[in-house]
Amino acid sequence: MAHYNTLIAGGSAASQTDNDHQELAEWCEALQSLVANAGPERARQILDSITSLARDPAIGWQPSYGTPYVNTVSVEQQPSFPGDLTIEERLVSLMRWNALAMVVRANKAYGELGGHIASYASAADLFEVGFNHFFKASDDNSDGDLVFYQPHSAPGVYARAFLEGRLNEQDLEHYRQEVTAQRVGAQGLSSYPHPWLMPDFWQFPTGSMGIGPMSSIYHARFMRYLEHRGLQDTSNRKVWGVFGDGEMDEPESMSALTLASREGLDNLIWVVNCNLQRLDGPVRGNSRIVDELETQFNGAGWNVIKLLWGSDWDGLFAQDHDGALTRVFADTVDGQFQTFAAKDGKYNRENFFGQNESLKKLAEGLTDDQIDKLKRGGHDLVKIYAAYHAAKNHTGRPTVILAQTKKGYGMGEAGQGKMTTHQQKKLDREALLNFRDHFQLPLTDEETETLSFYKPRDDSEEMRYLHERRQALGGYMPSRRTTAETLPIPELSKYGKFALEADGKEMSTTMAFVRMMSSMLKDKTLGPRVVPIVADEARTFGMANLFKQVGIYSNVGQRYEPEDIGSILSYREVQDGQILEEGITEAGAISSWISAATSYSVHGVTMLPFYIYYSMFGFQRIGDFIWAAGDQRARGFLIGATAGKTTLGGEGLQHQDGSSHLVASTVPNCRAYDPAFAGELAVILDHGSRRMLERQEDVFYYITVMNENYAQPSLPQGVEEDIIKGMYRYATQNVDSANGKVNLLGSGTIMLEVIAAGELLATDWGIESDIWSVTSYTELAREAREVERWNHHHPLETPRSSHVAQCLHGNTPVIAASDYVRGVPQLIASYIEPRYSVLGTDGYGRSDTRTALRNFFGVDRHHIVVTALATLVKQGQIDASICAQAIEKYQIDTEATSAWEA
Ligand SMILES: Cc1ncc(C[n+]2csc(CCOP(=O)(O)OP(=O)(O)O)c2C)c(N)n1
Ligand SMILES: [Mg+2]
Repeated sequence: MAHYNTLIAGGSAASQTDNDHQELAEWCEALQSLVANAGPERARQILDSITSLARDPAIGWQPSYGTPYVNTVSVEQQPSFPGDLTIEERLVSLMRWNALAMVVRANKAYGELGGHIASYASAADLFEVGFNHFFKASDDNSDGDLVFYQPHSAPGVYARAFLEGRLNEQDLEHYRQEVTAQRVGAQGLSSYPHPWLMPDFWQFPTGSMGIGPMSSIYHARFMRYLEHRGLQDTSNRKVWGVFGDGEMDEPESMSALTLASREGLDNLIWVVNCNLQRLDGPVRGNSRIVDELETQFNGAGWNVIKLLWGSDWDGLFAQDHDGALTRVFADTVDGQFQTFAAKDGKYNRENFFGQNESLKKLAEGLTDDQIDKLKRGGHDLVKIYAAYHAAKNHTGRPTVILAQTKKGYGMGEAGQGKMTTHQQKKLDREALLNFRDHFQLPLTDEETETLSFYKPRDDSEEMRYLHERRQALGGYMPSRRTTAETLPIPELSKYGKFALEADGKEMSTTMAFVRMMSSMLKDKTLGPRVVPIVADEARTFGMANLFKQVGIYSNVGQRYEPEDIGSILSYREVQDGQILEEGITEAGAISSWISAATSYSVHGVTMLPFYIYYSMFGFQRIGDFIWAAGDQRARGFLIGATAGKTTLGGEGLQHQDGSSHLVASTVPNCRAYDPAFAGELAVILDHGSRRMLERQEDVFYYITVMNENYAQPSLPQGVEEDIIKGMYRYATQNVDSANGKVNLLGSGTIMLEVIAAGELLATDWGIESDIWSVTSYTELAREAREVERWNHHHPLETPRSSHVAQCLHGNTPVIAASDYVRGVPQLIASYIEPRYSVLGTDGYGRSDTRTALRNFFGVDRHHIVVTALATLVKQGQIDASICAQAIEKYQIDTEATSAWEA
């Protein structure tokens, strides 16, 4: 009740007279006696009623979302701690030591390796209460919780796995040395959680700040989706996320908070480690991060639990009859709290408790040492347990626990609360010995100085306890499922025949894609596992028919009569709806896609997600999520629609994409394709689905599709394999007594210009051509790179030949044209022998017709012809005057500024 007293003692701005003061006191006392006599539940009811009265516009009152700087769970509400406190304290101290030793050892040996001590030092207790009492692992009977670990606290997670016997000393010695570890048969420990590097250990990549928080929300939502769609019972499972207070500044961290509350995700619990510091300094030196987060989370509809002070403070609060503590907290900013954290008991007596007489008195009964040891909430196992317990039992809303800690806790002079503590990775002898003493570690001086890892005997109390707790919670964590159920893919002829045998029918590849996905949705086995995802662009891509066919997922169904109810395409929201319509959030939509694309591992339920979006808003906008998806071994399709720089005529600079394929080529397990024709697309969809769902390969697909309608040819016989390899010969232009020959490479919509260029070369200039459809420069380059490496390493053996080299050899020049930047076709430049000229769409996009844009960027048929002729001139095969004639004939503006300078 201290804060009521604070209110009276501090007074409000309006309380000028004794009467006012008396009146305020009476109101406060009335509330206090209500709580005392009728209980908090009744008090809440009455306050709710009064609050709604108070919101009358005539009064003009707005509630504040903030509460005093004290624990949300009161001492009275605190459950008894169910564990053995002494053993748990000893265990967490060992985790702290081994984590620290691992980092310091690595850096002693190789100063460049890096690592962090201070973050885990602040988070250790938060992690350990989770591990000992809350984080449920998957076992034979049920799937467990999902836990997102703060990335630079990874050493602590390794330290625990070491005690559990899942990692050995040699593994710890290879912290941050994955390459070296392989050579000696150890498990290299990745810097941060990376499923790509430790596939049976880490589940969720969190190393890039903000990705973990947002991802955790969408994973929690996807669990509801699985449940509502009848695919899995996820009702007893939680998603836990331990994140940093500095990390909350990332836009991704905070941007999906309202989704979590709107969808009532009470399966989601965040623990924000408020050590009040980030890398450079205080998170909010001049105010309080906890207050700020409390307001934001409250406003977003979350249940907020503040876990600020440890049990030792309970006694102080109890003695603090006039609310001096609450008042002084209200006046202390984080920068100052940090300084208090960095200083000893004596300093805190003088400078914190010394601020007024009431505080001085409170501290009288404490020695300096006791003051020094007063714990913040996030370092008190009992208080942490109480907060987690309250969070776990809260229903209807997600919960955030704002846990106040000290950065570098226990590192003493060497690091606790220091401005530079984040990057501290070396400790001198004295600091190590102090650390040992602080945590009462059972280490000799020598063991401490040599940074020996410590593991109690198997039959020790600690070890038995450690294992028992995990057994009770289903097993060890983190742990990633690497095997998955296979899903049979229907025969391509069932859903892609129209595309394979298009026979000149006009359509766009986007239309073809939607038609094939719609058919897949109807397949009895695969259909329910398909997850169409859009970020408010379903209509753009012609997918409105799916609204009715499979419905839009909504956790509450549809509580309104849609305006278009009579229409066959009516907007239909339904609880078992299949489409994830995420609204205008590409980051949210890709997070949803990641949840579905990793469901095979996270939930053991294989899904086939298709996230279809404006291609410019993919790799460019949310590329880091895609990188994380690769790390997390996502399996699914990303469909970059309205792709290329010239197919989206009117949309201009910020919408026209010329780079996504270049970025896609840098993601190792991304298979990127830029098909020109519906038939090619069909082959890629079939191949990709089988590779991911039948053959269980950890790859995902990026396919660009276009909105340009054109006549789609039937696919030539027997080209399927080459489509997957990245190129096939589409046609040949023969000429009687030709003047020369070229290879023309086209892809995506520019393929049509290439075909036209082949015709012009033949009819206007007597040049023959082979016309190749390049479905993937990335795949061609990937294989060629592998072949080249093999050849370099095996000089005495018969050289191998890559697909691209087999297609393009001799001295027939090659001319490529792409709707992407030149860098994309140039991916293969060093792997082919013939002279190679590339046309692409380098430069800012702009709005105009497709024809005008292709002329502007120089990727239309005429530019292709001129480039082919110029290349033949360079080879000495034709005279330069022919090239000049072509420029004249096609009215090429040779003095125009280049597209990349314009
Ligand atoms: C996107 C991104 N930006 C920057 C970093 C580098 N970085 C790693 S940890 C860190 C500070 C983290 O502070 P906080 O979230 O408060 O965690 P603490 O270590 O204090 O617990 C920074 C800047 C990163 N990992 N990811
Ligand atoms: Mg921090």
